[in-house]
Amino acid sequence: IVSIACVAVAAGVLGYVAHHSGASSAEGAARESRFEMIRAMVPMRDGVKLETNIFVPKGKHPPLPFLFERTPYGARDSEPGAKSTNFDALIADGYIFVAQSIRGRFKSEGTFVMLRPPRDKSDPKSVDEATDAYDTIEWLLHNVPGNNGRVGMHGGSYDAWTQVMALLEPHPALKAVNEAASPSDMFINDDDHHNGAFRLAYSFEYVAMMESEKDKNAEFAYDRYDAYDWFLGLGALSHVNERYFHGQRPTWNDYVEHPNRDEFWKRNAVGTHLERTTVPNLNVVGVWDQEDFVGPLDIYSRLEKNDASHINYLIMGPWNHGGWAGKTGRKLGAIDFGSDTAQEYREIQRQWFAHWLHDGPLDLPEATVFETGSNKWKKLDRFPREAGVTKRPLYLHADGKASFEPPTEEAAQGFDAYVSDPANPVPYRRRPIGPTFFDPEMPWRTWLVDDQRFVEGRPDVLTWQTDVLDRDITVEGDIVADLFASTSGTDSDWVVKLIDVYPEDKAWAKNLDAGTPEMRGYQLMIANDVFRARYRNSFEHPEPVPANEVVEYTIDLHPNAHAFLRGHRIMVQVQSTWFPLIDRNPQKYVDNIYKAQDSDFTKATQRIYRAHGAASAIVLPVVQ
Ligand code: PG9
Repeated sequence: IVSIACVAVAAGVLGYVAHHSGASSAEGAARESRFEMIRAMVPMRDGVKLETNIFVPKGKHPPLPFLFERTPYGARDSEPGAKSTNFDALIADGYIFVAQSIRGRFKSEGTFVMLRPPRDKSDPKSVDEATDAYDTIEWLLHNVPGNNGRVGMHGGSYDAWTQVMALLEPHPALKAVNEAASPSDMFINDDDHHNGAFRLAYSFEYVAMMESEKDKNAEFAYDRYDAYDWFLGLGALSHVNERYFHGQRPTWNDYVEHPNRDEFWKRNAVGTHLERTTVPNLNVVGVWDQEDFVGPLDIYSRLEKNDASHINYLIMGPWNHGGWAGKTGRKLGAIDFGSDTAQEYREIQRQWFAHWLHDGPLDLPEATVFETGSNKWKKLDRFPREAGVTKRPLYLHADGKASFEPPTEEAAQGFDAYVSDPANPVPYRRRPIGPTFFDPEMPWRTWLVDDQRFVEGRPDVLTWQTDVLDRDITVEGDIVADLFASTSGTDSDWVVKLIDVYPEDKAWAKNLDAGTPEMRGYQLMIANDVFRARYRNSFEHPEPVPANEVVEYTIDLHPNAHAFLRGHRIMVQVQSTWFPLIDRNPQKYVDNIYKAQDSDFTKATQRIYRAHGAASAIVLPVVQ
């Protein structure tokens, strides 16, 4: 289990895949057992019993604290450290590791509910992941000898979300959590949707994985490799239930029945239930997290509002989903960070738990943020900070130019245009695109750092870029796109990407540590997001877009810390499809896109304005 615990901490869903592909299984296999294992079915207040594996370390002097992880991916039974060295520092400090399958998954009894919402406390019989965490902690304290009465929770993604849920009704013995990439609001930010646009390939596969078999993370059997072709062949989303799920996957039915951010999504958004916490929390963010980048930032900033006792911390590093617990944090895809940032994180994690659970020292600023580009850690009092940063709009101009100069008054009519065709959407990464989770190469894990040159030449991707920078431009804080756009349709998606373009210079490439010729001219995406136009005034009450009228859209591209170095360029791209990452917008307003028909999808002519009075820009938080 703790292989899953270890790996699930590391990578959530993808850790599961890594486990089963044997990616990390050889290492440490011959190690002598360092733990006694206890298998327990722990009773909850409603009588449901949860599969719980407890690993008591040999040769450590009790009393010891617990490190507890709750997962939907199956509490496996290999001990901490058996599959990787990620937990070595924690193991050395001495913890009783506990891993549990949540309700309804694997050997745990009860019913699995995807991201089960917080319970109604007025009903004394109600249960949720908070009560299950509470009841398990209570049981552990009384049934596992040699404990010191303190518990820490850890784990990434879904497992992190169970920690955030535990914060809603924390057991008094819960002394610290370490939420890494928990989703916060599935309609606005994280795995399922971004700004109301549906994350198609991911969500489809995830539902198939979690809701097909109780004791398995099931692999959907695509009948072709290229997910781009497969999802295009699928057509409108209404075919999913007709052809594949037949109304048998509760979460898919929820997508269909709750197309807007109604009470269902609000209740399900754990971030919105957090007011303050009494439990110290180290929030972990990966800037290139392909699943839950915004969730932990949102959780951190919500808790920050009521953190007089200063127990809410943040660490943001150059990681994908789970990269902080990966084998090495030195590189992500082709991008080299100059040091093992995952190892650096794990030392902080060690210190974090040692402080709260073993009374060790804590020497940690509130926010530890890795500045990409310059590859250095920054210690900050908070993130994003307000002082020392100026919001500077980077304007889009004619002839594909971008600059900090606003358009002149003469530029009263300027726009760039393209035709967006749902029958020929822009791929989100180079084709062929394999399955999301079960591709042996797992390019899903690194797609956010892919070289964006693969879209060059597409007539439906607009590009603007600055001249070569004559000095570094460092951004730190929230990046926002301010887009003035029109569509000939009555609904539309707007995808905005902020890209760091590496120098073409041969001499420069030679000086790179990991200098490889193809890094010349590399286009590295720094920030991005999609916005579904129907939600421009409200996520709850969508409205058609007035055809051919200029509308202003404010699109949050989220906090970041990056240095665009001298010799590089800053690039901006806008497009209206990103497939099959995002489902296709019919571009004609329909009440419910999940029930749309193939005949609803139409081409639309899109315009991005760069005129005086309608000056599209990316607002950059530039460090003074
Ligand atoms: N990103 C995954 C997830 C979290 C929560 C809900 C649904 C999916 C994960 O890695 O666990």
